[in-house]
Amino acid sequence: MKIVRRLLIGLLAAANVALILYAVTWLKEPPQSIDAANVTVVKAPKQTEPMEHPDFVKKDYVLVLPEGTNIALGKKVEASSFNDVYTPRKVVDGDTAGISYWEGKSDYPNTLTVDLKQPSKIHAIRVALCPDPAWGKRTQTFSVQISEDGNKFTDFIDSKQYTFDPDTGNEVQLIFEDIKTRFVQLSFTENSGAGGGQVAEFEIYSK
Ligand SMILES: [Ca+2]
Repeated sequence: MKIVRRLLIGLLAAANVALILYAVTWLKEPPQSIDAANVTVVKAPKQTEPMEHPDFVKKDYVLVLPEGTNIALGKKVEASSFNDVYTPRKVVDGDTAGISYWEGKSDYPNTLTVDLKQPSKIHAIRVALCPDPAWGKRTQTFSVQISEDGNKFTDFIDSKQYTFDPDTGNEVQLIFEDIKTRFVQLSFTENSGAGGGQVAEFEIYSK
């Protein structure tokens, strides 16, 4: 036992010495000096009113529409369902503001189908909500189908969850290789901001 105790005392003494040596070395290190040549003096601006730090100032979103013309404007449109005054024809009136939007009932999938009247070459779809910040950021999941006769639809763009954010125009643009179709259908299965799909404008672009 005595040997063990001596061994422990010896170890403690060695640890203390090591600690003291480390502390002495650390204290000896000179403080880092600042070279005046490397210092940039920034003059404080004269502040007469509250200022926002530039890093936190929201930049205005610049909306860039797809190339070509929105050929869905004013065309016939149908939906599998709609709530209250939020009828499907509101997605082709050229207005994203106020109550000019369609909203499906909670009976997913909600489909929204535009008839372009004749087979048309298209290359982009824009799905827009009202860009007013009063509309909170939300996600919507939808897929796209196309049809020549309005009865038999084929899958065109697989289902995907998209983010609609008023800070970035509250819109989603899908750009693709030219295709020819008469009917274009959106099929919604989720909306984190309401019980059914919502669209203020369903735009289909042709060059
Ligand atoms: Ca509208």
